[in-house]
Amino acid sequence: MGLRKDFLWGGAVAAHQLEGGWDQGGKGWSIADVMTAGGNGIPRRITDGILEGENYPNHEAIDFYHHYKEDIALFGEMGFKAFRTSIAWTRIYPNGDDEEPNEEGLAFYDDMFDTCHKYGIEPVITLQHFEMPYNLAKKYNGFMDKRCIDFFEKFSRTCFERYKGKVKYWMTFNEINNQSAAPNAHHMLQEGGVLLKEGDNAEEMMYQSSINELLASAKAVKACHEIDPDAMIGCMIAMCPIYAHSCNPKDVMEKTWADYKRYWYCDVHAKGKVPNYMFKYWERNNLNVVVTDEEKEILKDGIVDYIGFSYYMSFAVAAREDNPDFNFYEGGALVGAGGKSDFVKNEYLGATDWGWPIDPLGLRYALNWFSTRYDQPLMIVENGMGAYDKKEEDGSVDDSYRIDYLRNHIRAMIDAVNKDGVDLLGYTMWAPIDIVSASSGEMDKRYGFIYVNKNNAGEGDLSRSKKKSFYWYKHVIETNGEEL
Ligand code: BGP
Repeated sequence: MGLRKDFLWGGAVAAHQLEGGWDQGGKGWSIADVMTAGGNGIPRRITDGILEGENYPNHEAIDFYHHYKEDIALFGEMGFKAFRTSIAWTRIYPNGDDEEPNEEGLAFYDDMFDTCHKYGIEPVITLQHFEMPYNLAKKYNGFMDKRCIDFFEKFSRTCFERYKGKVKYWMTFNEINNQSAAPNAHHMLQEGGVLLKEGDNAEEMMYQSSINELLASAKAVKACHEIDPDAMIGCMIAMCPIYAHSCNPKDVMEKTWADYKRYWYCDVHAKGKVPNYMFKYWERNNLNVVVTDEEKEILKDGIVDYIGFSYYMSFAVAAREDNPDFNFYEGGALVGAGGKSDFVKNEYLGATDWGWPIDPLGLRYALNWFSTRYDQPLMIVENGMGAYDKKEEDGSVDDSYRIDYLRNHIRAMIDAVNKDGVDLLGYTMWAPIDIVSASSGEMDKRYGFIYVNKNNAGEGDLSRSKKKSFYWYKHVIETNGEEL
């Protein structure tokens, strides 16, 4: 009973959200570098290039680029077995289509991974976490252009060759399926480097660039298997369980289609083919999405070794009488996002200050859903609570609400292992240290066990200090989850 002895306890971040050093060490601009700071309920803007007078929070972030030794030492102190981060593509290939990689960028990650190993921490690495080279977005419109598949494959191969033996766990595209929830400018840029224009058929483009990303993922999986057979390479799915609002069979059918549209990506990653229901959907809705026979073969060779997923919240969906195709994505998709959405409030759940429903049992549901559908090892690579933290006069932060959130989710996770027999490799919570929020660009939306002295306005000396949750998580790891 209990979690495996080598369970990968740890924390997860992404390069662009913490590194800073956006123009240092030969790094090129990434799409994150042209996204302004938003706020709670205020969307980030995408500017045309980097403009004078705008606030781009990812440029400095928390300057992990210069603080990584100190930060990883703190992760080591908590007893981390794993640290999930991403390799900023633009540190390796500054423009994405360069001939040769940038040695200074490669050396940076060499040293970072060595620092992890010094503390017995396994790096778990995402190749594309919302940070495509800006040049690829501008010049090729990101994954709308098939040449980006080759650029990604080349970048991946460079990483596998260089970090062979140092990195055992890889992931291809972070939350590749987020764009399905709302094919809007923000998601399409983050996931596929696609810049939408007025009058574009966003839905059709979303599906086409997704297919191209899935092909790029498949090629990277194959390359990883060839170059480093001892490594494991997974996908990364944003898992938000979708419940039927009632036992009305119409609601249940709506839920079935909501699942299809959100999770077909995982079918491709784990089964190596585009599911029939998706071809039918494209046909029925006159969406011109091309997958050639040759590409179908590429997908077959790209089956992942494990499924990594993030889990923050669940949704509920109700049938729409005026919608015989169960085509509910015409407006915003998130609860509270407005528009003609079929997502409804789940009256059984509370929410965070950012309106994200809190549902620990949903994590157990999610683990079972993946496990029975794909029969693959799983890794929870993100789970956490964004909150407004208050630093007291004496420097302490009492974040008991965060401890409660994580405790309840970890309990549900352990039940999935002990009672449901789920094969689980690890749990890397989001995010062990305060970083820039991906959706809103805020610093004050904090997730960390480690407080970083910097606020939304960019003020603060970037000093690090331990919150109450730091000591709690250390004990959780020490007891392998026996004492929560
Ligand atoms: C996931 C992303 C992360 C991360 C997290 C929390 O969607 O993979 O990059 O940021 O959500 O979201 P946010 O930072 O917007 O609070």
